[in-house]
Parts: sequence; C-alpha cells; structure tokens
Amino acid sequence: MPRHELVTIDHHILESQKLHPEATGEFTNLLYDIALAAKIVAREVNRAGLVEILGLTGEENVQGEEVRKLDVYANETLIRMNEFTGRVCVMASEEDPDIIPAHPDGKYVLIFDPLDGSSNIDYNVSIGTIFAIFRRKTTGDSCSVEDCLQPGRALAAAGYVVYGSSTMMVYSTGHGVYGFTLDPSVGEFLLSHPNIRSPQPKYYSVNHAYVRRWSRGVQEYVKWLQGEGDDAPELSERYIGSMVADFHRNLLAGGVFIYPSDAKRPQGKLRLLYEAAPLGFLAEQAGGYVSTGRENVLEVQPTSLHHRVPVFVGDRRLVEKAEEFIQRYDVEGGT
Ligand code: AHM
Ligand code: MG
Repeated sequence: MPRHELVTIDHHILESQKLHPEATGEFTNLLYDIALAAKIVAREVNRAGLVEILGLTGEENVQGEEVRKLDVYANETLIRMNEFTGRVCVMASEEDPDIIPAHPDGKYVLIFDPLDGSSNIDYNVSIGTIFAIFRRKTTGDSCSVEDCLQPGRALAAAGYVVYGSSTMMVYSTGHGVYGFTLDPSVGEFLLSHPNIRSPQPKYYSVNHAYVRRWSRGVQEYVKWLQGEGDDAPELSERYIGSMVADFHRNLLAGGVFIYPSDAKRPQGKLRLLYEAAPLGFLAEQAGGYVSTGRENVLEVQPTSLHHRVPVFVGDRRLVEKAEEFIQRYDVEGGT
C-alpha cells in the first residue's frame, strides 16, 4: 500500500475485497457507486449558497417535515445511481414512504438518509448522507420490504458522508472504520483517518431544550454527564443538530451523542434503519456502543421502514451508564 494519504477510497475498497476471496466484485462496485453519488451531492451542497437551489419545494416528506430542495436532489442522485446497476434489488430512503424497487437480480439492499440534518441546510452548517447495506434475504422474482427490515446486526456495510469544511466519507464493512477526505483538486476521496478507534471521551451531545420532557432516568443521566456524582466524567458539551456531524465529531474526539425518547416523542425522533443502526454499527466497529437505553440498537428488529428508536451512541462506558440510569429510574414502557 502507498502512504495512506495517497490511498484513494476506490483503492481501499478494492484492497478490502481481498479479505473475501469469494467476492464477485459486486459489493465493491456498490461502494464505488455510493462514493460517486457522494461526490455529486458534495458538489451540489458546496454550490448551494451560489445557485437558486436553496429553499423549500413546498412538499412534505413522510415524516411530515418540509422537504428542502437539496434533500430532493440528494435523494434522486442516490436512487438514479443505484437503480439500474444490477447490484441493488431494493432501496429505502428516509424521504420515501415505501420501498424503491431496483434490479430484480441485485444481491444487495441499500438504505439511506440522503441529507441528514436538513434543518441546517440554509445556514451553512454541516449536513450529511448516511447509508446502510444489507444482503438480500428473499429469493423470489423481486425484493420486498422484508429485505429492508433487517436488524443492524445483519449489516454488510454502513457509512456516512459529512459535508463540512471539507467533505469526508467514513465507512466500515465490519473490519474497522476508515475515513476519507475529498480532495476537490483531484476529485478523489483520500484516506485521511485509517482505522478510527473511539478515544477517551471529551464531549456529550444532546438537545437540552427538551429537558423537561425527559424521563427521570434521562434527566439523572444527563446530570451525571455534566459531572454530578463521584464517578462522573469530565466532559464538555457540543450539539450541532445534524446527527452525522455530531456523531462524526464525537467519533474522532470521543464522546456520546444522545437523542432519547421524551413525553412528546415516546419512540424518540431518529430512525432505526436510516440513522441509528448504521451509525451504531460504525460506533461499535470503532470500539463504542449503541443503545436505545434498554437494549443494543443493533439487535432491534425493525417493524416498519420508518421505525424510530431512542439513541445513545458513542463511548461504551458512557452509553452503558445511560442503560444503568434508565434501568434504575424508569419504568419499562414509560418515557
Ligand atoms: P432530519 O433527518 O429531518 O434532518 O432529522 C434528523 C436530525 C438529526 O440529524 C439531528 O440529530 C436531529 O434531527 C436534531 O433534532 P432536534 O432539532 O430535535 O434536536
Ligand atoms: Mg435524517
């Protein structure tokens, strides 16, 4: 291998394929397709302030939220890039209510949140794309929603792209977590963060505005994160409101990101398939942990495409401590 900053993402994906002598190259090509889609979306995100692409389309997505034009663009790019390749049999997007059929011979299932953190688009704040890849489960002529409803434990790969002061793509195929930075002068993602491991925690991230809606367990846990108690950590607080960007910072700097359930959102806000499972898979690959506060998110069986879960993700000790507080103070089934 050349010096790591000279390793392109394509090169890295190809090298990783050698860990699987039985591989046909289809999975490798699927990852290339995603990296290419990411470059196209990155170009558009970077131009967004300059062209008339900002603003609302006036439609609502399935979650009842306003759809921004860049969301639509990112969604269409990912769909168009993958629907006819023959590698993907079905897709699911956070922006679409139902599955998106692709090629009947495809071996893989592609799930994505095309532009996470969309409330930040208009303000030049980091946003991102999250993706998850499963192997197809069904054997019939076409794929079904059942192929999409798989627990995080079954992921073949997951990753995200963060569109920040630079564009980065971070992914794992279950053999560690690797981060690549887009060099716009050559148009390539170059390996900048080999084998990312969760460091000593520095930050906790939560939207404090909801404190009065949290359960007692979550309130006590957040006090602990703030330093209350003998065994409390010494942390600082950071919250962007784009999960990808908050997760990315904590992955590199160390910490925990939480979006608990609360009185207004008894299931939490974040989606199991598009957000919690793929980022949780990466956290685990980096030595961390992901929990709903009661169980490992990666073991949760999705019951619908837009299934939501409370999320505690990042440093293993900090996440396990959330489970302890919730177990101690909260009645199961309550918030
Ligand atoms: P989105 O998919 O509509 O962008 O919503 C998900 C985002 C996450 O990125 C972020 O962590 C969360 O919503 C922020 O929500 P809140 O504004 O309630 O703190
Ligand atoms: Mg999202």
